[in-house]
Amino acid sequence: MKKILEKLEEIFFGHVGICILLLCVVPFIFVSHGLFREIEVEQQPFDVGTEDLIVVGFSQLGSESGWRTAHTLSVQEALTKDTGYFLIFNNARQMQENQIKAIRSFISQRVDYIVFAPVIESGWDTVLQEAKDAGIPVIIIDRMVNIKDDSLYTTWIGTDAWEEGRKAGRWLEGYLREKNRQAERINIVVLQGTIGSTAEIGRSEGFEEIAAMHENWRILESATADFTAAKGKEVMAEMLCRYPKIDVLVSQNDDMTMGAIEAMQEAGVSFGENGQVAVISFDAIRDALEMVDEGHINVDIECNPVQGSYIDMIIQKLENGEQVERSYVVEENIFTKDNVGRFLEDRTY
Ligand code: GYE
Repeated sequence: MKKILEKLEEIFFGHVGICILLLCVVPFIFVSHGLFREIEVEQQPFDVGTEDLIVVGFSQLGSESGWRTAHTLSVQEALTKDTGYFLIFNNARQMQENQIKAIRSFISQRVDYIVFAPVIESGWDTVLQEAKDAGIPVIIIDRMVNIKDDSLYTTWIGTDAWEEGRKAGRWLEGYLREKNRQAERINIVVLQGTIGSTAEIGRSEGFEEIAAMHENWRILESATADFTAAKGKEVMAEMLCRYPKIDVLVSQNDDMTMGAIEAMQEAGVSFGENGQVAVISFDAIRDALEMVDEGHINVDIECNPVQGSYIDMIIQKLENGEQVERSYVVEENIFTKDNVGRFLEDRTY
């Protein structure tokens, strides 16, 4: 080694020359041979051992409901290492700013795809433009976005919230017809989900569309309980104080319905089949379907959370350079005491 150094000294006329050589030339050789790549890799944890996997950043809006838990699980079960994916999951806890931060971090990590379930519809133009500029395809799931430029996302997978609202209204038409209460004044209260979310907008507007056709239907109040059981109970308790005669509760998800049912029990108000308040719910998670079976909930309008396999199918198409649809709407049912038994056995969520 000493001899080599002496030789180098001869060539470069002194130690300074050798230092320059070591500081400049050697790192250049390392970099050009990719020997420093490990350091780059360390900054992007998903690169370690994931070379052949498709990296997906998933921004989930929160964990507010049983439906949401099933929705998250469906994505996690579809995008696994065994199916060829590396999934980076972020829970935004029902806050848009957290989702924007998560999407920005996915962009800086240079993921292959961004999947996100937006908490509300507005306010996404800038961050989605950033994703587009970075060349990362965006797949929107569950709720929708309201943006000026539709080219900012590749496709959307979700449910038809407007149709769900109409289904609720049509069920009520049939129910009142059957009970011969078409001429009577019917007092309705509505527990809404997160204001500005597709599920809230669609279910409210769809139901109101049918309500507007019936002069005897009176919506006493629509108030948000943010899709949670705790708020559902609180808001329903207040409504029960304000309105002595409520005929129908329209509750835009099962969690709020369960909260509202507790409030009715505590207030001594009867509900469900043969009760004073007819209960219309949305989602159709297992616990609620059992309550349909027991007659505590009159009808549950299904909202299907099983959307993970659609994401896999879409990504595979994109990877093969195939065209995908602009939107995919998942199938949904309506559950009453008459048909719920058949579905309860297979319900996993
Ligand atoms: O109905 C509710 C959840 O966006 C369809 O969000 C979804 C809704 C679902 O919190 O339970």
